[in-house]
Amino acid sequence: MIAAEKEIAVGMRDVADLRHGYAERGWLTLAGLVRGEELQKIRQLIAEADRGGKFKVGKNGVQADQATAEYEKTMRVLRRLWTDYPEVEAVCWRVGKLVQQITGWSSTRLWSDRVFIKPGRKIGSKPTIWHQDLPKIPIDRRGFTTVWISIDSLPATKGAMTFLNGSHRLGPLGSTSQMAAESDLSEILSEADWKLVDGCTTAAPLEAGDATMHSGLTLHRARTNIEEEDRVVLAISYVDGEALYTGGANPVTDNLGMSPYKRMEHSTMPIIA
Ligand SMILES: O=C(O)CCC(=O)C(=O)O
Repeated sequence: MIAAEKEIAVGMRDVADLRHGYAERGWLTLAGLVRGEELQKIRQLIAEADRGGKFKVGKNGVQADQATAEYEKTMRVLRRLWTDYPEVEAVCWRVGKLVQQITGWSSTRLWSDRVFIKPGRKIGSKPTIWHQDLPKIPIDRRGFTTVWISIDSLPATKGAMTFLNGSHRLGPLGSTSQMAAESDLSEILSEADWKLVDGCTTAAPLEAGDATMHSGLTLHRARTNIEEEDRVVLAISYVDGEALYTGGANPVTDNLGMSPYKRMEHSTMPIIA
């Protein structure tokens, strides 16, 4: 094991356990992923980026579609901080190496980092409805995963994530608009589907710097933040380095000039492991 990999494993279960848990449930918790001075610095940079507005929708080379832009009125989203902040870049790289070990992909490409800020109850937020990420990602296979790092401590009432265990086995269920009314799982799943899943788990409480990691096929949602403070999350997504770009619309890949059914060769989406 090289030094960097050893560091990642500190305070966590063995990587083999993580790999098994991820394969079984389609998601897992990564306790203590970012801590101490590094966490403090990331918190400070996010606050700076949020005040500056440079990384919001339509800025920094990323344009959201209309539905996403509407949804984001209730959740501030900042994108691609790693290109400006070496400290965020370092976390993206370190976590990418862990993702590679857990997924078993032969190589791992950075998709994008995003900051999801669900405002506290004074401003109010909307729930993130049940959805899978993969149906909106223009790649030709299932290799997509997101590491969702809670920057502050997170009780269930602060917009925590809930996952449907084992739902990654269901395959793609369709592209849900984030604008749709909150849907019930019984509207999404067939009777046969229920046999492949194993109940819901809300990943809370989390300590500041704890994370979850979910597959692009795992159904998940997050409720409204009813706490005073904003919920601040750094979510870093990765794709299987072998995956081909299909050419479908997505704010992260639109206008990068990439060719359909070729690998995603672009400087903003580097292979990192
Ligand atoms: O943070 C949220 O509320 C939603 C995040 C999400 O859906 C994701 O990371 O895939």
